Amino acid sequence: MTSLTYSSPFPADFVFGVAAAAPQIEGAAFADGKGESIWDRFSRQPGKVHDGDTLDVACDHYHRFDEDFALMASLGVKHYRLSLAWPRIYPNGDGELNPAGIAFYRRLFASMKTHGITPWVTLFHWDLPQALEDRGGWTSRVTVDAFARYADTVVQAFAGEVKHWITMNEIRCFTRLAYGSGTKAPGRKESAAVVNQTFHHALLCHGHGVRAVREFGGAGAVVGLTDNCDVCIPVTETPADIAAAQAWFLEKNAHVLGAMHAGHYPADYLARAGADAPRVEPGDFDLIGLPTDHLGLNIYTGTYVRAGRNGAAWEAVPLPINYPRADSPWLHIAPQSIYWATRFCAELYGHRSLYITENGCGYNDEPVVGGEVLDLHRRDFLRNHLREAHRAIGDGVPLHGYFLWSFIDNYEWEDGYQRRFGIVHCDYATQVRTPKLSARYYAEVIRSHRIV
Ligand code: BGP
Repeated sequence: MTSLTYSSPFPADFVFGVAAAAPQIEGAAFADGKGESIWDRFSRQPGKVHDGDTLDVACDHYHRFDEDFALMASLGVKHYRLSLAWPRIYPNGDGELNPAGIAFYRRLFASMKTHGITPWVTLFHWDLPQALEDRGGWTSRVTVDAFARYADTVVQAFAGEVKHWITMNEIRCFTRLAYGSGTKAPGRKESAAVVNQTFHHALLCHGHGVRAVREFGGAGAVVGLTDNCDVCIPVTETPADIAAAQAWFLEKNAHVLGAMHAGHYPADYLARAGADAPRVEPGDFDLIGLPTDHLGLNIYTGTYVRAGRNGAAWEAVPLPINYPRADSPWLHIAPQSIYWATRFCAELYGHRSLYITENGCGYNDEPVVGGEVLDLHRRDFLRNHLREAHRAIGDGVPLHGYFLWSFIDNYEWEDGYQRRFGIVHCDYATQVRTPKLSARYYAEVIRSHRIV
C-alpha cells in the first residue's frame, strides 16, 4: 500500500452539492403576496400530515437564506439544488404575476453568488398553486398551459443568474401518490385512467420546461428532468440476474423514462394500461421527446431482482422483515441502487450525462448533545452510496454529479418535521442550525474530492 487514502479521486469536474426545495424550507407561506399551495391546504386537513405540521415557518429560509448560504459556503459546498415556489410567482397559478416573488429569488441568487454557490433550479417541486387544483390540478390541461407560462416567466427572469435547470421533481410522487393513493397533496383517490392522465400532463410540463430553457435560457443553459425511477439491484452480478434486472427496469420505468426516450408510450406499457392509457393529443410527444442535456435521478432505495423461474423475465425478491432501513418505512438501505440506476439509464436509454439529484436518509431523533449531532448512520449511508457512485464512474457510467438530500432538516411532506434528512440540524423552536457529524464528513469529501 503506497497511498494513505482509500479511493482514487472523483473526476475533476464531478459536482458535489446539496439539495432542498422551496416548500420544505422557505416558510413565509403567505408572505409578500404568495398564494396558497396544495400543501398549505392539505397540511391543514386533520390526519393528513404527522402532528398537523404546516409549512408556515419551516426553516424560515425565506428570511435566513443569507445565513444558510454562509453556512453552506463554510462547509465548502459550491452547488445547491433548490426549487422555485410557483405560488410565489403566480399566486393563482396563472393570472397576475407577483413581482415580490421575482424580487425574492433575485435577492436569493445574489446571495448565492456572493457566497460562491452555483444554483441548480427545479421549476416544480410539488407546490402546485391551490387555485389550479380548484380547476382540476394535474388532471387538467389548464395546469399544463399555466405551467408553460410560469416556466417562460421564470426562465426569462433568471436567465442571467441560472444556467442549470431541472424541469420537474419526481413525477410519480405528485401524480400517483397525490391522485392515486392520496398520501400526498391534494390527497385524491382517483381511477388508474385519471392517474395515468396526470402523468401525461406532467410529462407535457417537463417538455414545456425544456422548451422554455431553449427559448429563453440564454447561452450555456442546460436542462433535464429529475426522475425517481424505480430501481432494482440484481441479486448476483451474473448475466442471468442482470438481464432480469434490465427487464424489470424497462417495465417499471416505461411510462416516464421509456416514453421520453422512445418519443411515444412503449407498446408493452400501452398493452398493460389497456383502456386506462393516457389520452394523447397530436404534437404532445414533440414536446415530451425534446432532447435534454442531462437526467437527474433521486435514488433512495431499491428492489432486489433475480432471473425468473418458469420462463418469467424476472422475479422480485421480497425484503425480509428485519432488512435494514432508515426511520422512513419505505427507505430500505440499498447502496447498489445508485450503481444500477445510473448504469441502466446509460445502457438502456443512452443517457450521456447523469446526476444523482437526491440521495439521503431520514431519521427521527437526532439530539444535539454538546453542540454535536453524532449521526454516524447518515455518515455510513453517505459513504456507502458514494462508493457505488464511484464504482459506476469507474465502469464508464457518465455520472457527473451528486446532490445530497438534504442540506438541512426540513418539512418532509406527510411526515412533517418528525423526519430529519438534513446534514445540518434545525431546531424548529429557535431556528438554530447545527452541522451534524455527516456535514463535517461531507465537507471533507468535497474538500479532498474523494471518499474519505
Ligand atoms: C423525495 C423528495 C424530497 C424529499 C425526499 C425525502 O421524494 O423529492 O422532497 O422529501 O424524498 O422523502 P420523504 O420526505 O417522502 O420521506
